[in-house]
Amino acid sequence: MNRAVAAARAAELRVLLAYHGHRYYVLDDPEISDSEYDRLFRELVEIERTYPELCVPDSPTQRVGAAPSAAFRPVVHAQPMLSLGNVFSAQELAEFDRRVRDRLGAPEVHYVAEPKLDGLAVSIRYEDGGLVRAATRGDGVTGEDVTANVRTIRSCPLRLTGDSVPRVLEVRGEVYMPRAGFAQLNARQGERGEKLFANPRNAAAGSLRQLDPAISAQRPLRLFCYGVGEIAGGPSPASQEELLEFLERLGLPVNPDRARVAGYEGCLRYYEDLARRRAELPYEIDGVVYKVDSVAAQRMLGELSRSPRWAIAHKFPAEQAITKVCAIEVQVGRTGALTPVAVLEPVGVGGVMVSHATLHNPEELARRDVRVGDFVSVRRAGDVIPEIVAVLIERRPADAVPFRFPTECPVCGSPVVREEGVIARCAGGLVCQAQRRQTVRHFASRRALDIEGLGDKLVEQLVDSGRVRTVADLYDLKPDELLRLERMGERSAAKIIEAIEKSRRTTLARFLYALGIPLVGEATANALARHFGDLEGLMSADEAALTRVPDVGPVVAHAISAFFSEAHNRAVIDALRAAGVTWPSVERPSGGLLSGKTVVLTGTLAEMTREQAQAALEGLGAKVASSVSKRTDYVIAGADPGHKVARARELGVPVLGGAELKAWLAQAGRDPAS
Ligand code: 9MJ
Repeated sequence: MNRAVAAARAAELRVLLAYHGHRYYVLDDPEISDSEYDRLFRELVEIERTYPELCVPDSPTQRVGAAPSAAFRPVVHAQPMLSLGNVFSAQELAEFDRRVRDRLGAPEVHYVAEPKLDGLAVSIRYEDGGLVRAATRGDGVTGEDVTANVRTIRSCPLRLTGDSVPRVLEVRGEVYMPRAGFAQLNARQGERGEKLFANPRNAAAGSLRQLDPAISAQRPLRLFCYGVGEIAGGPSPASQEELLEFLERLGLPVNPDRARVAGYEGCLRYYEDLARRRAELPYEIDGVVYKVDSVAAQRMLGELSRSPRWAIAHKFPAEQAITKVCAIEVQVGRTGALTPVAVLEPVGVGGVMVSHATLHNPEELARRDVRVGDFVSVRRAGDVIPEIVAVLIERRPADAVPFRFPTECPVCGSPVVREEGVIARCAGGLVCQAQRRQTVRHFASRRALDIEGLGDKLVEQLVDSGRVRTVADLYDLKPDELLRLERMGERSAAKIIEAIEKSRRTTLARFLYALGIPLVGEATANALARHFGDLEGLMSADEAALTRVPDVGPVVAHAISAFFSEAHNRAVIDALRAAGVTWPSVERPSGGLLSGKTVVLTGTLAEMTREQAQAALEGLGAKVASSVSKRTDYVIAGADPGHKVARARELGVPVLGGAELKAWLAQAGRDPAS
């Protein structure tokens, strides 16, 4: 490529990249994929490397061009940057509107209502369409030079577009960080052990005021423009609405959630609608801004010393506040899950007093390292449970110690079992007060002991009155005790007593499932019953013995072992058996054709379902495992078997089909479909 061709192509690429960057960052409506964009970008980088003289300051490659310069030099704004007065109630808003109407002598005024972003106000100066200077508000007269940092914001055009670009334009707007970007940034900061930002506003401010613009460039900053300072050599929009549309045509990002509204009522409707949508917006806002729409009217109203008389901010109640952690409590939920909760010095957030915030689970608590005595920033958005956004490490008292998660249930004293690190659960399911309703409901459910008529309402009454403390208490309920409960007739009472009576005769598998052992569902209960044959064998098995049960791994084995080690649970089991709960002994597949063999099933068998095949194999005495190893004796493969067959071949394990399994069953005199 000669220089002339390169120059033409570079110019073309700059236009293309600016166009697609605008579609992506400003309009949120990209036309090309990220990889196509990257390809164009790299092509331009390549040309500019070959011909450095073609690299102009407003090239998209130059967003991080400036070296850490004499950043933050003072900049005097061509026109002062005003701030806004505030109102906090509908009544104050009505007073504002009355003052405006009185001064204008108008019966009704139209306003443009805009979300009030909680970021950092900036003024960006374009001359002949090119970005020349960006500054913070500072004291309104003099700000700080943040040009190099603002240039890294992808939604901020380096060159204005359209056919009526003013000779000079000082555009005013808010630099902010979208919620999603904020969450990602904080996650990254956490991973690197760096300081977390308390909220998107602090993150935006901290990111924009970086001495090294390369750091700003990595932060997900965005811009919305909402006004102008100096404007010369171009059109003069007659209203705020026209001004915003004009800015959009120049390629500047303007918030699409704005609206032109009529009078005080229109303002209030907009405010209430936005308040409802607040939690779903992709950015944080702290209120609404109303601006008199007509520029002529704005001029008539004029300015106070620091804020215009034609605009006002209507603030929402704060969604975040800083307070102190007085204690950390551990609550036990209905399923026995332990949730750490921070007890806070009460503080107003989002219009209500907040005194507790969830810390989710022990792992999250450890990761965040929230300590008693810490100052934290708490957030409450909409109806969500208040949560801690950040710990203010710099305010941590010297004597604050990491929280030690209890190893015993704070309600019943049973051991706490960790499930895959995240969830901590009380192992005293049969006795723990916190879990009673849930335990009794589960025990009586259809696939457990199937006690018909023992529904939620009844369980609630029985448990809450203290009549049923453990599931064993169900078996000495008397009809007249039931009759004393709400909405209970003689017939229903008799039926329930009968259903309880009937449930005494069950199966070992159902009984095990009914106990509600953490992580033991129906399939595992079945496998345990088949493997051990009786309850005594299971209760005395150690964790190593438990892992020999098909598909019981170390985590499940630990949960089972912890459950049966708990003396209270054992006492309830004894009481159930003393109450006459029995089951036929399970036929144990000893001395079967495949006794001592390990078999793996894979693919779809034509002859029977997977469950039938598994039951049949276990009936023949085999252990059915889920993965192929050196210890596998046979793999039985159906259609579409996957990688297990390949693994078996590698290890020299025989691979058989459904027909061989049927032959074994025939040999043992068993019907595969039973
Ligand atoms: C914010 N922060 O979103 C203004 N603002 O207008 C909007 N701030 C403003 N307008 C004049 N949308 C001064 C400040």
